[in-house]
Amino acid sequence: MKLHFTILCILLSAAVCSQPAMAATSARRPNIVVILADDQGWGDLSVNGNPNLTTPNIDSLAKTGAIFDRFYVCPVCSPTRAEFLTGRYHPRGGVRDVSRGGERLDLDENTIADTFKAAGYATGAFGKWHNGTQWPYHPNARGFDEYYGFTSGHWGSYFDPPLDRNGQPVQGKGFIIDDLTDHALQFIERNKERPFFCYVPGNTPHSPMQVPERFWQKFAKADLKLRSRDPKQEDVDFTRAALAMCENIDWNVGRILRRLDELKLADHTIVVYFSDNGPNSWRWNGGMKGRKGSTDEGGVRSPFLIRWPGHIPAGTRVPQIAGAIDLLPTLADFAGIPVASPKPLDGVSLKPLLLGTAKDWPDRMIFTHWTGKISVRTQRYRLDSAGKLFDMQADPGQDRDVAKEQPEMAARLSKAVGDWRKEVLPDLKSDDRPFPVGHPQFPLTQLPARDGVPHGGVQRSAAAPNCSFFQNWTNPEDRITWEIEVATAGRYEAVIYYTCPPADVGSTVELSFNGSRIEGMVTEAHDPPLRGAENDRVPRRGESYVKDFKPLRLGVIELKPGRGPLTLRALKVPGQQVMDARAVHLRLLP
Ligand SMILES: [Ca+2]
Repeated sequence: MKLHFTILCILLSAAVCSQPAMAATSARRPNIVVILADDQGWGDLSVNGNPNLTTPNIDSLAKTGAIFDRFYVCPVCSPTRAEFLTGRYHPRGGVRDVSRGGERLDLDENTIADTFKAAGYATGAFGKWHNGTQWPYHPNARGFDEYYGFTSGHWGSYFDPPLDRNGQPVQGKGFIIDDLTDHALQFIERNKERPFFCYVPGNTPHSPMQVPERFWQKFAKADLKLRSRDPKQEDVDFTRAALAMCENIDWNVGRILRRLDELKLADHTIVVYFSDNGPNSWRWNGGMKGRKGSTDEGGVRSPFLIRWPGHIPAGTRVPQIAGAIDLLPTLADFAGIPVASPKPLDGVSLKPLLLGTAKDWPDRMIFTHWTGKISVRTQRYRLDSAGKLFDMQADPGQDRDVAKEQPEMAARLSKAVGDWRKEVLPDLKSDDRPFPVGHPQFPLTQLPARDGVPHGGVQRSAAAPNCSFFQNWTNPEDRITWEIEVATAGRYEAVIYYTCPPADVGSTVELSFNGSRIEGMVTEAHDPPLRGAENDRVPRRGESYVKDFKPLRLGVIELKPGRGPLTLRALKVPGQQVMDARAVHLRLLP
């Protein structure tokens, strides 16, 4: 009921109040810039007390605006991104994994970009999307007029990487965060005369640990003044690289803030900064328990800073708990626009806290979920996923379980977790969503190895599927399949992105779907080296190295609407292997 009431209030305030207010003041609504870091912990900012690095530009948002003390996100990337986009807990939108399609946000969810686009904003996203690749999961189908970045969960190289611009493959230029920021700046410049919503979801300091030399230099041999709460677990070189990457983020935030000044947009623009989960290694994080992947405080507490000069008082500190679910209602409230979603939000508008008008702010519960584990936070307590209760004011490191001393509180929070589990988790029934192919407004469908299934001897190039390719494809019994659903009957140009050494040229491959088939031969060798290692500041663990794959045009295949496996197999293999395969692209021809 409370959730419905919140929506009703937003709709009512938009319908009843904002029209006269708009007319009385100005037709101009505030621009929005949302900058999201990836795997940066709460402790990875100088404003939060870390002397190991300096982040003056991000810190400045606290001086000129507000900083939250306890702001919560999810333990990993795609759920937080989904919660930001929808204002709803991520299981409600079908997000249950970080790869292989489980990261996709259900198509019946509306996004924050839908809300701002409906209100006449120019909308753009520049970075790591991580909530679906194929149309209509692609950001261009989720309310963003413009998109530049990569839709996957992580990338294997951060220098000159292959990227996606409005659904078309393009080559990135230079270090990825600098490049993404360049494109965000161009979007801001192009739309300076009208309200814009600019989402800049980064992908650092997520591994692989790559950063331009000038940022690395400061940290290559740096002494760390503060260490992880268990220093034995800390990989100091990894920490150095992460901090260098955070200083690079800060430099890019500075570029955005400067450009807003130069364009005289600073007073008309709300700037938000946060991260998508706790730190991706053991490093200083305020002594909190847990890191990325954990539902404990250290895994889910994020930096959160927001400024709107002339509206949010400079130097505001907000002690009340809040989370990524609150950003959609908050930003819509500030902009005076209705939330374009028929579904109830889990978040609430933080505007009263930011303007200092919250007379009575009731305590609330913020739930954290990952892979079936649930933890809940109130202003004072955290009940962890094992049912232990912690008084976070007396014991911020979660060292002493007080469930026996405070049985009523423990029982109340346990019941809340049980209720939440019953209400929210059934939305994560088994994932049978196919990968959609063939929407006329978005003719190219990219089917990367990430979304495919290897059969027989075929293997992924790394344990983490996101930036992997298929290898060890050696004989006609091997197959690679993608579970697809073709939307439109028609002719499709089929292309495989491949590599093949000269000695193995000559295989005949077949692509088939529901009775349609096409075959082609590997006639050209293409055997570039693996790359990525040359830019790693520390050895990588889960990510695949990358290669520059080449298109092999199989020809045109006729597809009928329907669902089934798209199957790639070899008919003849004269050499040791067929190829390494990165993706199949299907382009609906006019
Ligand atoms: Ca992340």
